[in-house]
Amino acid sequence: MTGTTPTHCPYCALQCGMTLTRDAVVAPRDDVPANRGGLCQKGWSAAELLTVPDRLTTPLVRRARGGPLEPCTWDEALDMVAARLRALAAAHGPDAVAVFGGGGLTNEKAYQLGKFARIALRTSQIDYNGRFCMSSAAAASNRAFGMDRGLPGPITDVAAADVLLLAGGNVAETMPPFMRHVARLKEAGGALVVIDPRRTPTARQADLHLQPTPGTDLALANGLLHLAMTEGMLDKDYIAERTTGFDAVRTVVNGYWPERVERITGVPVAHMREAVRMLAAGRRSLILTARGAEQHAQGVDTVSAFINLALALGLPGTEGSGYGCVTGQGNGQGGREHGQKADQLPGYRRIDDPAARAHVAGVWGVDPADLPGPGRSAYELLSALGTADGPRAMLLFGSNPVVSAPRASAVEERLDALDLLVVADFVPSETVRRADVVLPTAQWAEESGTMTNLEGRVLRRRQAVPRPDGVRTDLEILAGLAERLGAPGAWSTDPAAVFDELRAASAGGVADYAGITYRRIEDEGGVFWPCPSEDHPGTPRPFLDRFPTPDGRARFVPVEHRGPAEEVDAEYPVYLTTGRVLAQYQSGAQTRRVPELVKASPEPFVELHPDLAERAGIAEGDLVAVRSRRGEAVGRARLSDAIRADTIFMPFHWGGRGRANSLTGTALDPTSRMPEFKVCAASISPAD
Ligand SMILES: Nc1nc2c(c(=O)[nH]1)N[C@H]1C(S)=C(S)[C@@H](COP(=O)(O)OP(=O)(O)OC[C@H]3O[C@@H](n4cnc5c(=O)[nH]c(N)nc54)[C@H](O)[C@@H]3O)O[C@H]1N2
Ligand SMILES: Nc1nc2c(c(=O)[nH]1)N[C@H]1C(S)=C(S)[C@@H](COP(=O)(O)OP(=O)(O)OC[C@H]3O[C@@H](n4cnc5c(=O)[nH]c(N)nc54)[C@H](O)[C@@H]3O)O[C@H]1N2
Ligand code: SF4
Ligand SMILES: [Mo]
Repeated sequence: MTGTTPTHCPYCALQCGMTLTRDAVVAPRDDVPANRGGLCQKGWSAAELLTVPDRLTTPLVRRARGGPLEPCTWDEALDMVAARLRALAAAHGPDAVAVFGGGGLTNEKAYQLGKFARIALRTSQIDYNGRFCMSSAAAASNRAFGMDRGLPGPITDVAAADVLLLAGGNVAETMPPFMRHVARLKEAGGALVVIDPRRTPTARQADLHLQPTPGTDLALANGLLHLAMTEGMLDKDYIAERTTGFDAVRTVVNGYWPERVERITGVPVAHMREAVRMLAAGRRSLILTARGAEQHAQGVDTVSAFINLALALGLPGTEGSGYGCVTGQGNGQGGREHGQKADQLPGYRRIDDPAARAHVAGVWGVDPADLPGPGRSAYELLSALGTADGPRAMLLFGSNPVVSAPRASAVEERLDALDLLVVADFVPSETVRRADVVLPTAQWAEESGTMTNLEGRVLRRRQAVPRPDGVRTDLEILAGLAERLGAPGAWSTDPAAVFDELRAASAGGVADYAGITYRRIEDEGGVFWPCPSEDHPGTPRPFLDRFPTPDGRARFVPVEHRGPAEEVDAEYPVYLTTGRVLAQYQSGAQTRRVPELVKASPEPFVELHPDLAERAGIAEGDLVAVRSRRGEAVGRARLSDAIRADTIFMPFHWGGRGRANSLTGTALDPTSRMPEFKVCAASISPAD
C-alpha cells in the first residue's frame, strides 16, 4: 500500500481503471483502455462503500430459530458452522450442503470456492449468480465457437468498427464509458444499431433503433438473416472455408420472411432492411448481445440466431469484426471459468470429462474418483433448498438472491426452510438478514486479487486501504473452514499463491491462465487468456486463424422462434420487462448505501407509455401496483413514450414492496438454465 494505488472499480465488467489514495479518494486512470480517464457515477462514488455506516465488522450468529442475530467471535462462528456442516453431511450425505457464489468474486475466490465445495465439502451442489447473467451467451458461444470469451477482441476495436449492432444492451447506463468507444466509432463515420423495446439513452444515440416486443429477438435475428440471404449479402467464401452447418440454417431461416417477422416482432420491414444493409456494407462489423436478448427461456437459441447472422456475414475471426457478449459483473468473465459453476472445473473444464477430473484432482492432491459430479443450476438449486431431497445448508458468497432471484418470494421460503444459512458479506443485505451465521468480509479496495474483464483481459485489483478490524477475507474464511473440516489440499490465504495454483489447475484447459503472472499483468497492463506459457503473448483475438472446435470451423445452429414462456392474456395484458438504471447496481446491496446514488435514483419505478397509463387511470408519479401470476410489486409511475405501449419496465434494484422479482417467472432456458427475467405477463392498476 503506497500513497496512491492503481486498481479497478468494484462494480461492473468494464473494470474501469481507477486510483485510490489511502484516504479513499478516487480518480480515473488514463492508462486503461476500457475507460481512459472516464468513470461513471458509481465509479466516482465507489469509495463511499468503504465507510457505509452499517458495515459488518463482527461475525453474527442466530442462537435460536426466530431469534436475533447476535455478535460472536470468529472461532465460535467457524467452529459452529464446521460442526453443523459435518453433522448434516454425516446424516444426509455431502450433497446436503450447498454453495452459492458470485460473478463479482475475484478469480482467486471463485477458484477457491469451487475447490472448497468439491474437496472440503465433497458436494456437487454449487452454482452462482452468473447463471442469471452470462449463461445463455456462454452456452451459445461454446456451441458455435468452442469457446466463450466475452468480446471477440480488445474494446478499442469498437471505435474502429464501421457498424456496431447491440441487441438488448443499454450500455449508456450499464457501462457509460463504453459509449466513449461508440462515440469514436461515430466520429469516424461508423453507425450504431440498437435493438431494445425501449428508446433507452443508448438507443437515443443510435443511427437506427429497432424496437421489438420483448422476447422476439430470435425471430428478428432470423429475419435479418433471411434478408441478408435474399439480398445477396452472404459471405459465401467465408461460409465455405470457416464454418459448418449453414444449409440447415438456410432451411429454417427461409421461413422467416420479412412480413412474418414484422408480425411477430412489431419491427417494420423497412427498419430490418436498413439494418441488414448497414451491416453488410460495413467492412468491419460487430454484433454484441447483452441481457435484453439473453435473459429468456430461449436465450441460448436467441444468441445462436445472432451468431448465425454474424457467421453468414463473415464476421467472427476477422480482425475488428465478430460476435461478442457484453459481460455484466465485475468478474463475470473470470467468475465463469474456474469452477463455481455446477458443471465445471477450473480452466473452463467440464466436470464430467475424465481427463479434466484427473488433471484438476492432481493439482488438488486428491483421487479423481472423490470429486463429485455436476450439480443443480442456480435457480434449481435455490428452489431445492430445504426440500426432501434438496440441500439443508447453504454457504453464500457474493450474491443477494432475496432481491435478485426470479420469483423471489418463493426463494425466501426456501432459504427459511434451511437448517443453516451462512452468508459472507460486508453489508447487511436482505439475504444476510435471513442468515443463521453472518461472516463479515473485507471488500474490494481492502484486499487484492485478479479480475477478468469483458474483453477477456486479466487485471489486478490491488489493496489500497487497510481493512477494518474484525473482518476477514473470503480466502481466510474458506481456509478457516477447510482446516476445521479436515480438508485435503492447500488453503492459502495469500491471493498470489492461490492464483499460482489456479494457473496450474487451468493449464491445458480452454481458459488457460498458465502463463499469466501478477508481474506480467502489471508490466503489460493486463493479459488476455488463453495464455498457456510465460513466453506466450496472450490472445487478444482468439479466432483469427481457426476456431477452437475439433475441425477448426465455427458451427451454425438452426434455431426456431418459440416466443416467451408466458404470453399476455386478458387477465395479464402487458409485457413486463426488467433491467437496470445508471445509479444503482444489481440487488442494490452496495449502491443503496451510497447517498449520492440514492439521491440520483431513490426508489423503484414503473416505466410505461402514456397511452397505457391513461387506459389504466394512472398519472405521472402515482403509485402503480403491478401484478403477475407470482405476486405483486409497487413502483412510482414514470410516463414515457420511449417504451412500447404494450410493455412496462421495472428496474430490479430494490427489495420489499418495490421488488421486481416478486413478479418474474421461473421458466428456464433448457440449455443454460437462465431464468426469463426479461419478459412475463403482468397487469397494472393504481395502487391503494
Ligand atoms: N448501472 C448499472 N450497471 C450495471 C449493472 C447494474 O446493475 N447497474 N449490472 C451489471 C451487470 S451484472 C450486467 S449483466 C449488465 C447488464 O447490462 P444490460 O444488458 O445493458 O442491462 P439491462 O438493463 O439488464 O438490459 C438491457 C436492455 O434490455 C432491454 N430489453 C428488455 N427486454 C428485451 C428483449 O426482449 N429484447 C431486447 N433486445 N432487449 C430487451 C431493456 O429495455 C434494457 O434497456 O450491466 C452491468 N452494469
Ligand atoms: N428481474 C431481474 N433480476 C435480475 C436481473 C435482471 O435483469 N432482472 N439480472 C440478473 C443478473 S445479470 C445478475 S448478475 C444478478 C445479480 O444479483 P446479485 O447476485 O444479488 O448481485 P449483487 O447485488 O451484486 O450482490 C452481491 C452481494 O455480494 C456482496 N459482495 C460483493 N463482493 C463480494 C465479495 O468479494 N465477497 C463477498 N463475500 N461478498 C461480496 C455484496 O455486498 C452484495 O450483497 O441479478 C439477476 N437478477
Ligand atoms: S462503468 Fe462499470 S467499471 Fe466503470 S466506473 Fe462505472 S461501474 Fe465502474
Ligand atoms: Mo449480470
